Order: sequence, then structure tokens, then C-alpha cells
Amino acid sequence: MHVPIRLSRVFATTVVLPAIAVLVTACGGGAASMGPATPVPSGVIAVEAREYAFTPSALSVTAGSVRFAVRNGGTQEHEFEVFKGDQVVDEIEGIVPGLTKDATMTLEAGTYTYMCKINGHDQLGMKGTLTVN
Ligand SMILES: [Cu+2]
Repeated sequence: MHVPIRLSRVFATTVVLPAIAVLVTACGGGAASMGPATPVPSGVIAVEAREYAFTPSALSVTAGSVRFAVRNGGTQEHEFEVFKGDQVVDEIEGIVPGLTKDATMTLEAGTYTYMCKINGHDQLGMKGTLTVN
């Protein structure tokens, strides 16, 4: 009896939940787009994650709905967690090497930080400052 049940549970948590969030986002945006030109999503913030830094390491966005697309250009799994103080506001998890994952977050004006907390990556430099105006 060595079936790795725990592994599949971790997989379900890290992959399926964000996938649902992406699906919901996609449905909301695609409802009215029957025209010839695909509307370019405005305000998509592209972030690259790698060992051990985010690029850019400082972001400034407008308050409201903010869509982040985080690409893992490194060789280890990373995550993109947005904090206000020591509280997690939202996060994108399970960003494996080569993958780009996106999420839309609703942010009020203020100063936030973004970090990768996997194996203490934030301590190694994977953190940035997010200013919401
Ligand atoms: Cu990381």
C-alpha cells in the first residue's frame, strides 16, 4: 500500500483551483467578443519569476481589477503571493518552470509586496513592491 495519495491531493490544490479561477476569468471576458479583432486585454501586468528574483521587482498599477501574468523563466517551481502587511491578499501558485499563469486580483490603493514563499525564496530575493494608486 504505497499509493501516493498525498501527492495527488497536493496536485489538486495547487493546479485545479487556479485553473478554475482562470476559466471564470476567461468566460467573463469572452462573452461579447464576436467581432473580427480580438480585444487586447488592457492592463495585463507581465512578471517573470526565476531564481531568485521577480522582474520587475517594483510595480505600479491603478486600483481596481488588476490582471497579472507570471511566467516562470527559471528551473524551479515558484509562486506569486501578494501581501498587504503580513496578510495574503491573493496568489498564483504552482508556476512550474516554463509555465505562465495569470490571475485577476482586485486591489485597493496602498502599498503591497509580492513574494515567492517556496523554500524561503523570498529571503533569497524573490520579492517586490507593488504600489496601487
Ligand atoms: Cu520561488
